[in-house]
Parts: sequence; C-alpha cells; structure tokens
Amino acid sequence: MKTCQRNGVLLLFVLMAWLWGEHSGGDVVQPVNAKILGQADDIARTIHIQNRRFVPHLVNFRVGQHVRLILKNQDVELHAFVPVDLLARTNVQVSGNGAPEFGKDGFRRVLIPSRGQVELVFVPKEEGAFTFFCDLPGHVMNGTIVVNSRENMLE
Ligand SMILES: [Cu+2]
Repeated sequence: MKTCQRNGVLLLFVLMAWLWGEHSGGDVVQPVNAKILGQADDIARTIHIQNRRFVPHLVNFRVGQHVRLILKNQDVELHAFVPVDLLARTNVQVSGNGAPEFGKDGFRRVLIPSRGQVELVFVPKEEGAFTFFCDLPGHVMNGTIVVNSRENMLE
C-alpha cells in the first residue's frame, strides 16, 4: 500500500515534469520515458551557466538512472565543467559543441564555448555527493550532483 502511494506520487511527478517540459519548449526537462509504472529511469536535467554561476548548483540523480545532463553556457566567455569522481571509469557520451577531454580514468572535463551547449549521457554507478566546478583561472564556480541509491528512493 505504501509502495502504491509512492508510485502514484512518482507518476504524478513524472506527468508534471512531462507537461512542464512540453510547455517550456522542452528546454529543461525532456519528456520522461516512464515505460513501467513508477520506474522513470530516464532523466534529463539542464544546468545553465550564468554570470559565472552554475544554475542550479544542486542536481539529484539515482544510481542506475539513464541521465542526460545538458550544460548551457549563457555567458560571453568560455567555461569548463569538471566533475570530481562522478564520471571516472564511467562510459560518457558527449555531444554538442564543447571540447571534451579524457584522461586515463575516462572523462575529465568539457570546455563549453560562449553560448555553447554540451550534452552528457551516462549512468551513475555509485551513490554520493559529487562536486563539479569550472577550472578556468579566476572562475570560482561549483556545484554538487547528488546520486541517491535506488534502495533509499524505494523505502
Ligand atoms: Cu568558468
């Protein structure tokens, strides 16, 4: 019964997100693909870069979720998105007009040109709070991506 209620709430949330995405031109939230009731495993989130700030600076995902993270640089200068640990040893699909860099542990950072947009598609593997920042000289910009465990979300 408790699970039913939660599924209902989740479904409502997905519906609202979907409707909102439809009416905002799909800019922030893409239609969420809820294949099975209560299992919205695909998620899209947009982080805007405005005046040397990540907006929002806190984003939540779940372990195992199929994530599409969109980064939009609205500033007139170049910025970087540097995730700490989140994408290490993780398969990351990069698209858009940024310049991604990979190291021995995989994805390291992506440079996003002025008015540019980058999309990162990945599946978070571990729960935790992961910092991200811009490492360009003089830029004090950071945020956090929180990955919740699937178990915590279902309790
Ligand atoms: Cu920057």
